[in-house]
Amino acid sequence: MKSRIIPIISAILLASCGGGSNVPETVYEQQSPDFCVDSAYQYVADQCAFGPRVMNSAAHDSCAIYIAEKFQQFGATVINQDAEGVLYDGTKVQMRNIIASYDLDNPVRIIICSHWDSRPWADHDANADNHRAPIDGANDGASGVGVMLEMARLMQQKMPDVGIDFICFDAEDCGTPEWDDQGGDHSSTWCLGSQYWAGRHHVDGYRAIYGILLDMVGGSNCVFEKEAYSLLYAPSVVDKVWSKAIRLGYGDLFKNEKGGGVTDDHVQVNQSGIPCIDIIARDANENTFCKTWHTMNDNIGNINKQTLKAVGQTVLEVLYTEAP
Ligand code: AHN
Ligand code: ZN
Repeated sequence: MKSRIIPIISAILLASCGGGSNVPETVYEQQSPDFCVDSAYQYVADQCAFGPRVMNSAAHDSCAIYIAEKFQQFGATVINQDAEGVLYDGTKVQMRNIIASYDLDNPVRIIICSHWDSRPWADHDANADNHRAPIDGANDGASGVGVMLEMARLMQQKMPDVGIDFICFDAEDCGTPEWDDQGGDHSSTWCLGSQYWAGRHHVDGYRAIYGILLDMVGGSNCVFEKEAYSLLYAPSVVDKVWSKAIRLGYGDLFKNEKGGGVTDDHVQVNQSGIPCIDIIARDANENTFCKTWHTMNDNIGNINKQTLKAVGQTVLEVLYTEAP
């Protein structure tokens, strides 16, 4: 009996593929290790537990040590790039870019990056009383680092064929607050850590074939469009990432649509001669960043594991299918 049931079932399955073909659609076989989202989520929560990682704060400095120690625990070689930065109002800040590298002898290198600081002011909060309060930055800051740490944990077990540099940029999110905006162009008040790194790479003669920036990769009710500067500077990397996302079944999140340009750390990486894209979320329904952006609601309670998983697995798949 059994031997007769199986052909009948497969005939039904074949019929359901449609298109009149007898050949079932090939299922894409994932090449990368499974991205453990619970682990990534924990790294996001760990960062948030320090409190807002705003410039010149104890939480910021303690979290820098946490991030470096985690990467080291996962077998990376870590360089702290310390520098002084100046905010829009002249305040001096102590910045630290944290660079965690794997397979340093490999000349073919890819950068995965995120900012790790959090915004000192919830200047986009619905309640004006919060506009000068610092935010947890669970999505805006910690999510990208959490995804990178989980990738690092997996790389300790099995490396891709390319060398990887994880770069945590500092002082991305202390650009001119809306409540102190006197007009004019404030774009240079953002991304201070990546501005410094772009002018002086962490090692002399540093090269990478491309970079991928992760910004706000753990929100709810959000989508990823093809960001305009990414399409301008690194269109083939955009194609690579979006096509992998779609093959893995994340086409509901990674939209095949062109988005606006965002002043973000990838612009600095591009200006330093390395093509770099930005995977940055916008609200699924409105043409704005996620609802929690620069508000007190950007906390661990609003982190979405499906979003973290989709981004983490997609980027891993890109790295583990890259040949040197
Ligand atoms: C500006 O709003 C100028 N840039 C967005 C970059 C950013 C802020 N990403 C996260 N926070
Ligand atoms: Zn921000």
